[in-house]
Amino acid sequence: MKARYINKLAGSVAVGVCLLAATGQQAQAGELYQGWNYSIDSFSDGYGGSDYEIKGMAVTETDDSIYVALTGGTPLAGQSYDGANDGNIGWGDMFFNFSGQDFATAEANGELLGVRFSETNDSRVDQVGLYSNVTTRNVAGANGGYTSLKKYYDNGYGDTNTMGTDIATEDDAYSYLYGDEVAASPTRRNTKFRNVIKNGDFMGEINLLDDAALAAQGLDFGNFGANGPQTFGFQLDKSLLADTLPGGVNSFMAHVLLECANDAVALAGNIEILVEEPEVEPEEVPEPAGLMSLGFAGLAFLKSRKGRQA
Ligand SMILES: [Ca+2]
Ligand SMILES: [Ca+2]
Ligand SMILES: [Ca+2]
Repeated sequence: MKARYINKLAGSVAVGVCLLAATGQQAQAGELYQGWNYSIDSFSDGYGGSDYEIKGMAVTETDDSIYVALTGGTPLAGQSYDGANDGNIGWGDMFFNFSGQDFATAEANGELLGVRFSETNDSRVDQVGLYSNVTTRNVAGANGGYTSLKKYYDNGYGDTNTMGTDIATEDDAYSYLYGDEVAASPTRRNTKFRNVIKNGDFMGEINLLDDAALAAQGLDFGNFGANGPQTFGFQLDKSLLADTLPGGVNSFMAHVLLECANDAVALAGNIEILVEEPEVEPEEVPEPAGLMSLGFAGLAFLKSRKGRQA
């Protein structure tokens, strides 16, 4: 993976704020606003018009929870479309990559996490929730879309912020999704979309949230002029990740494509896993030496009395 991509991972959330201010690279990394980390996508790279236009993704965390939000033209339950095999085009699944590797390598190594958040999409896992050890498949063709990223770009959809603020260029998108070697010579064959979970191990449930519930958590895509019209998201308990991630700050890249792959967005962020400190026994106050020796003397006295009685 390219060094600049790793830099973006490192400089994305609260921990990176000072670093960003110091290096003046704010335009390249996640946008922070009132506790949320935003990645704002191009407003004009949704093939098929406003119904398929993703505008942004955002993440925040509390001690116990992770909140994820999406905004764009596609409703959570998708749009009716005759050209799709199931008559509906909706959202693909979301992938979380904590490995520091590109997406394809992370999948090959069994290190991808995935979230199915849409009950109506073409995911191959059967329930909404968080999954580990995720493999992926391409459902773009079955949903009336281009089947490769190269074809999408060949047709003129490679705008700035192609996958949001955190994967801004075509080269970065190729590099993250398929690795540097493919990025050096992308073709329609080696850049097939991978946009839903094929297999995975269920880790736990997520809680779906509407725009009002997210606004109550402080979400404000409007600050970036990036409001929907469809805004929704989910909450998941950090405890689900406690066996997967080490304690401390964990950097990730997350991304999601529409089922038709007409648009995609990614976000680089950090999640802090808090480790419970073991309870410290209150320190015993040592007895003054005089009392201690008195105690031993007393014990010795009692023993000697006992001995005499026997
Ligand atoms: Ca877009
Ligand atoms: Ca579909
Ligand atoms: Ca995009």
